[in-house]
Amino acid sequence: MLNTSRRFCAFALTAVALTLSSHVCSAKQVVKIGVSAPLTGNGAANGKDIENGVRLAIEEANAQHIKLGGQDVRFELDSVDDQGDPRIGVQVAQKLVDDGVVAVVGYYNSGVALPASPIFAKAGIPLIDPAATNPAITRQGLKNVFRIIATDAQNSGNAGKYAVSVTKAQRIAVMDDRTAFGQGAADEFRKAVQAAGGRIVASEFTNDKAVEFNAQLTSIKAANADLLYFAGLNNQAALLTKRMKQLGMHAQFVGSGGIADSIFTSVAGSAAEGAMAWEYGRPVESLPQGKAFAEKFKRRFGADTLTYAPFAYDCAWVAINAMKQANSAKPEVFMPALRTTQYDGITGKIEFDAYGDLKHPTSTLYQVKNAKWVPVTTISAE
Ligand code: ABU
Repeated sequence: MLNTSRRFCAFALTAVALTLSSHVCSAKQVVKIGVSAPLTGNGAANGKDIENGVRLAIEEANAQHIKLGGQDVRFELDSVDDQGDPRIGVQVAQKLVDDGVVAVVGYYNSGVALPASPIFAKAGIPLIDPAATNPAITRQGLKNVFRIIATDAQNSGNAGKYAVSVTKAQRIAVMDDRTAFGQGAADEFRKAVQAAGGRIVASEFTNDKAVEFNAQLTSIKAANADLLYFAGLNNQAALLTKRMKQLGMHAQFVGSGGIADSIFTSVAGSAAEGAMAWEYGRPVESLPQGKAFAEKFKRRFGADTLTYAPFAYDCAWVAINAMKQANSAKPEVFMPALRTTQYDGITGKIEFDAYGDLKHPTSTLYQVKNAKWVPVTTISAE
């Protein structure tokens, strides 16, 4: 009887040991990819779009059962709400570092990207930017910052040159929202207008919370402007076009990036018709993988992408591919592979210059026709 019970105990212990060791062998290395974007407040729709783009890439990567250093990997999304606020952005950037993320996809707001990016630089973690476009983000001398979208030097630069050379606007007005994005974009636009020999007749500004623009629009109307370039975001741009219509203004409205979306058309209503905006990249549906991406995004989230999901998706894959190439999820090991990225993404070819910006940035002018944004022209830096 004693012998049988000993044999049973030995058998049970062996079974437990085998189960434990098989668990240890199949344990996956968890690799966290951080996202920082506004998930609440004014920019929440764009922030959610960025988060979902990364979520989709991570789900696809996990379905591919990727191994790094011989070990199975499970990628995890670690998403924080920066509320579009620089102060909160800095706090949640530190949280991502403390959580052990190996790469971060962010930001929507240039004003948050600027103070938060040095935190990742200090921690040696790459930051890949899908949407924030102030040129200074990649000019801080930080080796960890990459961006897969045209800067405002490029986008608003194209806008200024086009307004003078193609639209032939004679009396140009500029207005911005005083954010790091808006002010920077307005400056780049003005520089390009002046370089092309154009004439600025009014420069106005508001703040990014304002909903009333009577004073600024009255000045712009009095200056008899024939084109108004607004460097700000979708919701305010829509309110501005409505007010322009109410004031009987006929100046051509042209927006900087962050305006050509369904939020603008739904808020502006009939005032949207004819409005123009310069956006980053090529129209996604014109790119080889664009249509398939739009369909799978809609299947997964039950809604269309707003603007930045394809860029955020590409950011996440650029990071994952660098890890695959380096066979490691250690930032110090895969960062060199990130720097030499050659990736055909949803948004086009991604290769970085010495600053971490795109080697071949592109921007597209859109116009609202029959309540839909349609592409007018695309300019690419070859
Ligand atoms: N680039 C449009 C999003 C706004 C920003 O850069 O702050």
